[in-house]
Amino acid sequence: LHQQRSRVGLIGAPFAKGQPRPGVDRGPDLIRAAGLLNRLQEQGNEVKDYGNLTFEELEEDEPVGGVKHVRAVGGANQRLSEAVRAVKMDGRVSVMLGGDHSLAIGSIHGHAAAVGPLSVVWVDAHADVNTALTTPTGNLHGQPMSFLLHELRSKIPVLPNFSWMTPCVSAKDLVYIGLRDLDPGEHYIVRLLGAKVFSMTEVDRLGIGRVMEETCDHLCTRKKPVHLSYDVDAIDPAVTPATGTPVPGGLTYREGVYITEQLCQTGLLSGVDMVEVNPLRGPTEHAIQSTVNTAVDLLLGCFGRRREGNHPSDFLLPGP
Ligand code: 5AB
Ligand code: MN
Ligand code: MN
Ligand code: MN
Repeated sequence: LHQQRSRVGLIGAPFAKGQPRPGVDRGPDLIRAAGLLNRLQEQGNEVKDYGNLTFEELEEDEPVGGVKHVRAVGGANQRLSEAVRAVKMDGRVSVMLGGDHSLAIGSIHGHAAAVGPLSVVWVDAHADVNTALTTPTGNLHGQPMSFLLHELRSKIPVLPNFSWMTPCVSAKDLVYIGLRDLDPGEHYIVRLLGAKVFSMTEVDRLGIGRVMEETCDHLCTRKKPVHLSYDVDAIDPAVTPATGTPVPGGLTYREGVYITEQLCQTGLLSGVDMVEVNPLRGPTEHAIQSTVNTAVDLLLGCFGRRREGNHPSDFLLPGP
């Protein structure tokens, strides 16, 4: 049993141009306001907050072959990649608070630039592996994995502000959990490349216990540092409604937290993204709080919180 205490580096990425709905750029400050730093520290982690990144406002950013805000997304991710790389060079587990999921491009790229080949665990209702040529919406938050996979290199067109980035993840090192809304091109790609997929069907058939047993076996056999990219829309919209693209039939709160507890236990977690929290999509204050609190609990699970309880290793039982 691996009892984790980590050095953590938080990066806020208030960026929303990977999708059309305003509000997702408020995610980082909301998640901090819910007490993330203190609670991570109370769990025995050493936390440094690197603050929020700032992103350039671009005058000209016309769609490229239907793909929207290409230059803004490319530029923001270049900046994020550098920031994550610096956090890793500081010897910390990087935690990127989004922002929309296009930010996984820079987060994973910067992580790999610092530590080498990674395993990626992608927890999401969506596979986010559309290419710039298969995307039905033109939104880059539905495409990040396509830029990151070695195997898709020849399928990605040249795009402005993307020349800094090269693929860094192999399909055999990618595990999906929670999928339930894929476009045809994405389903084709996921099957073609043979990524490991635990869709909601597998969660129903095997139960989350076996899903995580198989996931962690896979990760521990490969021994690569693990990057967890957690889209809050993986969880059922009854629990996390304040998100841009909710899909019914998602993970329960308990399944969502269990994923983080088990990944923490591998001792391999090296980078985490928590993305797609959008308070402007929450119909009520309660809906927003439920979404934000769930995002915090998922992060606490990544850094040692166990539902059975915790105690410091130097705990002294007081006598009378
Ligand atoms: B998210 C869709 N597949 O490509 C597309 O929330 C939705 O980061 C993408 O998972 C959802 O636009 C992106 C239809
Ligand atoms: Mn999603
Ligand atoms: Mn996503
Ligand atoms: Mn979404």
